[in-house]
Amino acid sequence: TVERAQYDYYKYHPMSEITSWMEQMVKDHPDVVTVVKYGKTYESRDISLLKIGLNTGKEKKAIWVDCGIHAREWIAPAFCQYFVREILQTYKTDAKMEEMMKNVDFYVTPVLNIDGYIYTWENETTRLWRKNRSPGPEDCACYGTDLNRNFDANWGTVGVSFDCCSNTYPGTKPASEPEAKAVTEFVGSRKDIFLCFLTIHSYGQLILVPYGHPNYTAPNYDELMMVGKGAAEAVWKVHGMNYTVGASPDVLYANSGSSRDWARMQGIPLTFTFELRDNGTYGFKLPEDQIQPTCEEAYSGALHIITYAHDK
Ligand code: ING
Ligand code: ZN
Repeated sequence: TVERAQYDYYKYHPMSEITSWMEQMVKDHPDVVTVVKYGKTYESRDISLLKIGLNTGKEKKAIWVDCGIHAREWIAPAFCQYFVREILQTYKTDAKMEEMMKNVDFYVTPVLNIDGYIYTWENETTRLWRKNRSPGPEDCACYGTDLNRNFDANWGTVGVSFDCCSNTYPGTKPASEPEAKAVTEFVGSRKDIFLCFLTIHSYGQLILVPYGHPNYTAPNYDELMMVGKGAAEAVWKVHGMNYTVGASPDVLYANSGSSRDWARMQGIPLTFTFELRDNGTYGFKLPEDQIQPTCEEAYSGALHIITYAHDK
């Protein structure tokens, strides 16, 4: 047999390696994994997700997980890759995971903001880029829209700046950006199948529930808080890290146009933002030796939510 170098889940990977890894997942698990292209970035790169589930011939519900909507949050794509490996490893021996793999499909986007992610790999001066890479309006010399302010959820109202050089520039209109439009169209056209929508960021060690706008409260806010607190407890049990649970206006600051709020407004009942490690010591430049513990604890938290969504 041919010896293949093992993929290192505890290092950060450039986009080219993540793309090859996605193809390898399909080759290694052809009966369970497919790649779905569902849009193109501003710079014309394919936006892809891995659809993972056992083929039962029945109609299936679904779980959404996206990572890398913000370019510099490198731990997020690392988490999505770890997440995929874990579910593919555990379903063969773990009865609960096998049951979930039969009833739901996991839709995992390892890197949503591909152009931005590639830009952060260019050199040290671009390492902390957050937004996508579309040019601003004509009268502006800056690039990039904050994709997590660009969704059609109280768009442009709070926690944004219309200075197109700002890191929270929301774009010219809801879903003006191809990356936000791709998620809007893919999820929006199948919104009834999604039980749960998780969007992964860093940093801050938070589990955020909708809504980001201070004037609105989710109809199932109590349920969201209960499940979120359960997830934070599951996180804490792994390495003793504290994650704070709440709506963003209560935890930090208000915001609008996030994908989490948009997904909840579409009727997806359980939508959460994870802010992974750390609390600011290293921030976006989380050392590689923290990838493993961060992914382990976040996986436990995510699984708590997914299991609740599945069993409900
Ligand atoms: N944070 C998210 C952002 O879009 C957020 C989510 C919003 C956190 C408001 C706290 C308050 O800004 C990061 N890190 O991207
Ligand atoms: Zn972010």
